[in-house]
Amino acid sequence: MARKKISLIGGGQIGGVLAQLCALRELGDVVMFDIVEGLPQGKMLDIAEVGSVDNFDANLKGTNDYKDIAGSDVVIVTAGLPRKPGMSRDDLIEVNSKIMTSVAEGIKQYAPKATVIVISNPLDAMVTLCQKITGFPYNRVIGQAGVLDSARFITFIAWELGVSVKDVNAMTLGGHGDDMVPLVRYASVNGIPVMELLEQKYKSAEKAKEVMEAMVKRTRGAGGEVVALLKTGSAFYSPASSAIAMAESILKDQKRVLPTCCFLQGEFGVNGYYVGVPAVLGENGVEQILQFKLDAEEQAMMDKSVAAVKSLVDSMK
Ligand code: TXD
Repeated sequence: MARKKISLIGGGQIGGVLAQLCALRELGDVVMFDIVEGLPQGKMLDIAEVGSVDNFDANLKGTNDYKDIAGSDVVIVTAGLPRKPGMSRDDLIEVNSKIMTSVAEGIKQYAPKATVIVISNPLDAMVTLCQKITGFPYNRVIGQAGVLDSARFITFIAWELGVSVKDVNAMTLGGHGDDMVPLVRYASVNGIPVMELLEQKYKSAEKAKEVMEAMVKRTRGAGGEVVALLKTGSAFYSPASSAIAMAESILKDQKRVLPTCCFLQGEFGVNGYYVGVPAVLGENGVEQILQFKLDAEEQAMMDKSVAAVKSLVDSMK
């Protein structure tokens, strides 16, 4: 079986971790593209030179030429500026739209069969733009936000309850902004509702609610919390791992159910916008969107988050 090919557009902080994870997991051969001369070549050489130590077989190539992404199965885009302390993701829209325009043209020309996973911020708008310019089918242009936002929510729940993160299940939907929708009702420890466990822990429904609200708030602001600490950039290990879970599900046709920024055509009452929802990811990209009924409170949060996505996306027109 021929190896798969993964191309990374953007060789910055997230791009570097993506390349290393692709190699460590032997997902396929990897090309890293960046406009900075020497940067992708240097990073890929650096990773390639420990193949014997890390025990992987993969060809790693850094490049400044889009031609090298030809034949990619999956392309992951991180090109674009990250935010600085005090900035919102939306503040990046002007500069990153310009970058995304050139990136999407390169992908369209040289990797027309690829499934594209966008990471660049503001996420929901950048995925929308990437799909428009490539003209690829909606199921092959998606965005990473929900896997990370959900993982953050899961982490806070696990810490609070003193249980392994592996046994916590929780999901966030909606846009990748401060209005994202962490789903409290479906958060569980191996199926046991988290709210029930919090009520037992605190012997008070009111206190349990307070503790959950604090975790929801921290989840919504978790990206900003890291930015404030780092001062010079934003989270990079966690978005890379999250996108790799999506890429792996596509490359290996795993059909995992991952919260994914997908183009909605009526699902969850949304039509014609990219929004985070649970999706089955396989060799055809988004193979299904899993729908379920939101309660009134959840729907109101979803509507608010979608409204924020719409106003940002519409501002690009
Ligand atoms: O979960 C998520 N979706 C995210 C997204 C979580 C955290 C950060 N997220 C966003 O990813 C962040 O706000 C940025 O918009 C992107 C990339 O973040 P990263 O931390 O990797 O940024 P860097 O280190 O600045 O890297 C960006 C690279 C850098 O090497 C530039 O030279 C390159 O992008 N760049 C380009 N590459 C290709 N083509 C063009 N035009 C280009 N312009 C810049």
